[in-house]
Amino acid sequence: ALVAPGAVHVPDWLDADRQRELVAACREWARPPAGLRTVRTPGGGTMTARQVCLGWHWHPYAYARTVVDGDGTPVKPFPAWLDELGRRAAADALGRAPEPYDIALINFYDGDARMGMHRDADEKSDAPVVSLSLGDTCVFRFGNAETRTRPWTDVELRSGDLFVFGGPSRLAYHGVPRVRPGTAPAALGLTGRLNITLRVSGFPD
Ligand code: MD3
Ligand code: FE
Repeated sequence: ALVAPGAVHVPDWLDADRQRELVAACREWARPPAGLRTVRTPGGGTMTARQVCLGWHWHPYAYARTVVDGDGTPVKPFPAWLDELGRRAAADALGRAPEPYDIALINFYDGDARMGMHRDADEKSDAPVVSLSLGDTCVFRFGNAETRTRPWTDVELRSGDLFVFGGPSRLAYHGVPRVRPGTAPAALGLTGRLNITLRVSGFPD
């Protein structure tokens, strides 16, 4: 479904087996070194969703090759199979795939974690962002490119859903105002919510 120009929601894009594989991979990536961390913003805030990065390490508001705001170790590599998944996702949703994906940001939501309204503008490329949701359902708030405020559209993202943000939606404000506890598919064996975003850095190797 087209939610806004360039913003396409594909419910249930990942089958149950693929969801389980991705959860298992995320659990491996979450292990130290360069594992799951709490992100602190320059203003003294703390993000409630914890994060692990592949390929390039995101820290507010830039990218690095090492975990500069954590254990200082090299960021985990971005696997080729994740690029293939990302390009297939973009092609399914938008009809075309961009240059290779080389960044994954994986957010772990437990308890009452959320994410405030923000834009993702630290990548040099304007290639579409691919988002994959696993576990608990969340309310995803998709805003506009001009302001952090209304108008916005609230969409429920469920385990297995794909969302692709390209074109005019790439720089839109967005956030996760709430997660619905206990809504994950029982067979997934996941408490809370995981979100994987795949991005194209546009940075030189
Ligand atoms: C629209 N993550 O990692 S995914 C993020 O569910 C982020 O963890 C949320 O916002 C989450 O930056 C929302 C949907 C999403 C991700 C990236 C976008 C929407 C986007 C980038 C540009 C525009
Ligand atoms: Fe974002």
